[in-house]
Formats: sequence, structure tokens, C-alpha cells
Amino acid sequence: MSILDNRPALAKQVNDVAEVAGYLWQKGWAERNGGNITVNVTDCVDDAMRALPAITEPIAIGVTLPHLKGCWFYCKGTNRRMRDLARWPMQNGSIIRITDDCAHYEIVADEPVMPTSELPSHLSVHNYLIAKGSPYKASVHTHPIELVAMSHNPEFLKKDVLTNLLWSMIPETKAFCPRGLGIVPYMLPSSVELADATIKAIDDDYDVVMWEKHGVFSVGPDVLEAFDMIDVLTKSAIIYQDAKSMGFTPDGMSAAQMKEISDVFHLPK
Ligand code: 2HA
Ligand code: ZN
Repeated sequence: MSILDNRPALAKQVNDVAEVAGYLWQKGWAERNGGNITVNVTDCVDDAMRALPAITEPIAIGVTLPHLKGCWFYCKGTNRRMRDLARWPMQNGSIIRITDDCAHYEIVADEPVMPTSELPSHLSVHNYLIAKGSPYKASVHTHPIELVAMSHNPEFLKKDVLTNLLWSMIPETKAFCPRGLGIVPYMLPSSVELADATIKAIDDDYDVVMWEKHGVFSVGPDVLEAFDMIDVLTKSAIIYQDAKSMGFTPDGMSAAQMKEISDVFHLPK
């Protein structure tokens, strides 16, 4: 028995996470337990689900998140492998609900798999998205090799240097990651400071944020779109790296060529 039985909408959300988890592993972005995914599944909750007892005591989130009252999430489990989640999403992740004080959560199904160590970042971001009236439901954190490598160069950490460089490598990157790549300076993984800095960067109008020397955090309407934006940015990073390893610095598209893309695709920047 699983909470997903006879709940096709919820099962689709969880299966999409499993699909993305498989891609993260295949791409080499998810060593060991690296990365995490959460999806706001509140839209899939029915009365029978709401009546289910919790299978854990309430657990403190570490912050109070008033907009999450009544919300439910699928969360990757802490210390679990993406490659395992890809095959067994309900043994390597769980469905949680936020308690009415908005400061705790309880696990409802299927098993008492403790959520990701980055839960404060993920839930704080979901709280922010709801407050803003955003339709975004998914957040993905992963360790894309080429993007993390680029974050070791201080020049690339200046505002929008990397955004413009990555956009200029191939036209699709600006079209499909139109807000670019925000930058968050190095902070302790899992910390509330990292969560706050991530929200500030998203509020600055980015869907994907680089955590310096660690990884990226992306938000989107669903988990596949959150993944796709990281994927197109990484494609550009690989093109840059390939040109460099062939012994030259790539020209990049011109400012006029990038402006033309913005005009044709009606992009925000
Ligand atoms: O979940 O990637 O940042 C493991 C991590 C923490
Ligand atoms: Zn990480």
C-alpha cells in the first residue's frame, strides 16, 4: 500500500521527481546523497489524505513559514541517493504536511524517511513563492560539475557576468533560462543564512541560483522545468569549457544577437 495508490495526480508528481532524479545521477551531478528535490503537492491532496494520521511526531523546521499553513510536500530523504530515488521514490523520499503553527512538519507517508538536510532552504523558498502568488511548485538543488567549476573563478561571481557568458554560448540558453543565473556567495550548506540569501537572489528575479563552490538551486512550475533550466545552463558551461580546452576563448554571440533573441522570444531581460 502506498499513498500514491489511486491518486494519479500525486503519483505523477512523484514519478516526475523520480525521472529527474535519474537524470541528475546520469549526468554525474548527484554523487552519493548529493542534491535534493521538493515539490509542493498541496493541489493533489484530497479529504481522505487530510484525514490520515501522521507517522512521526511534529518535527521543527527551524523557521516559521506562515504561508505554508495547510501545505503538503514531497521531499527527497536526507542521506538518500538520487539513483535510488529514481527507482524507489517512496522509499527514498516522503510526503510531509506542515502543522498549523507553521513551524513544524510531520511525515504522513509512506515511510518515516526524514526529509533533505536542505529543508530550511526549500521550504523557505516555497513560503516565499506562495507569498508572491507564484505558480511555481518545484525546487531542485544539484551539483552540476561545470557550473560549480566556474564558481571557483571570482570574476564569474560578479553580477550577471556568468549569466551573459552562458547566454552567449548558444541561443537556446537565453530563451529557456530567460532570467539567467543569480549568485549566492559561499555559505554553510543547510543553513538558514543560505536559505535567506537564496530567497533574496530569487527575489532579484532569477529562477536559478548558483551556490558558490557548491551547486545550483532552481525553481519552476514543475520539477521537469526546474531541471531543464539547470540543463541548458550546463550545456552552455560545457561549450565554454570545450572551447577553452581546444585552446581558445569562445567569441560568444554578440550583444545585438542576444537582444534579437530577447525581442523574438519576448524575454524579460
Ligand atoms: O543533500 O547536496 O547541500 C545533500 C546536499 C546538501
Ligand atoms: Zn548540495
